[in-house]
Amino acid sequence: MQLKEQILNTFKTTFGKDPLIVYSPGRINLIGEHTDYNGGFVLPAAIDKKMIVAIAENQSEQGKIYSVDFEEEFAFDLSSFSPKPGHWATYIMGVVAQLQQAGYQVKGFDMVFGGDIPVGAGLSSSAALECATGYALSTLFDFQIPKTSLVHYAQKAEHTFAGVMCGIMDQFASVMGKKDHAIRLDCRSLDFEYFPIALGDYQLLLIDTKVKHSLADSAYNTRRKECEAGVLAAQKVNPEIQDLRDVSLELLAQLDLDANVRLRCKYIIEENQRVIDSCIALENGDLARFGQKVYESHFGLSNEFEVSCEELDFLVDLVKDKQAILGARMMGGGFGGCTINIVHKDEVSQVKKEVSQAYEEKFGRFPEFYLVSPEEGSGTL
Ligand code: GAF
Repeated sequence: MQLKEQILNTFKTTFGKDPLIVYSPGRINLIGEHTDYNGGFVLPAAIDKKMIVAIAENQSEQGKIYSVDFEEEFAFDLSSFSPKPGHWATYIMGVVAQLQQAGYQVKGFDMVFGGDIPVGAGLSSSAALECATGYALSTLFDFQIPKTSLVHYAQKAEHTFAGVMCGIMDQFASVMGKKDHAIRLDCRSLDFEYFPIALGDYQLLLIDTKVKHSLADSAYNTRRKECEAGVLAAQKVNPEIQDLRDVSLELLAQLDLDANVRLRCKYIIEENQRVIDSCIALENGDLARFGQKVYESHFGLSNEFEVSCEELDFLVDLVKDKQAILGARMMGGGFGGCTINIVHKDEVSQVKKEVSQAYEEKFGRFPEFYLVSPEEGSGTL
């Protein structure tokens, strides 16, 4: 059964009425990793894996929710609720809290949700749930919230309820995505441009390590603090500096910094430049150069920003000399999840076969593969 039908049927059986159905997708990121919370540049896209929300008003003072994937219900009073760390309802309640704080009167609602974004794969299933919730509530109660504001409420929900000080990229891509385009986003000004992705004979293949190491969230927040320390040091020399993109490598070399902070900052400064270079390469149809930037990005993420892991490094090392693959790197926050690979379309099956075998031999489990292409952001189904 199609996901939409499954969710619709579950809603009807659980709540006995017809719902509004909306969705928000997961995302990929072509290049520009960990640059978003540094006021830098990113190049993400929404994908055809999504979180679907069915929703209708109820006459109570509660949000009543059923998760199809977890086969579990959850209800909370709209006038009094707090985060439940590690529980899926945290993301939904986080968005409700943001809307309430912004003055929107969220009334009682029934909701069923489910999706096909693999959880923990670095494809932003949590951002998709937040965005789908915001979009669903806004549509149901006719709040008419602009899409860019929904992006902010979803990000704030992650900060305040899930406790991860994420940047804006995931929620932006989920809400604002456009078919066949990536989003070239300036995370400082939030100026963005839809950037056509025409890969010709190549396709984007994600390879899922099927691991998510437990340090992911805490290390994420630490990286953010390390970058902030770099900015503070640079501002002492030049108060005009706002973000690491305003810092040159020459200035960085002069700053008195902890060795880790220096490495993290170097990576961010160079990754911002790689996004700019990649866009030029893509505009020129120079996929080989784009691929080279993608490999360089992985090198930096692994050795300088230190957010990779054994499984991700293995997958990138494994493909890096293959003719059929122009570029590969870990994608998203890191410490597990997927690599993104630019693979010749005629070689996809062969690459899958070889990678599966080598990965299984090394780690005793098989990776998962997803062929992806840019799709539309949040919408009604
Ligand atoms: C996670 C975060 F949620 C994003 O904001 C971004 O920082 C990404 O990691 C790394 O680029 O997905």
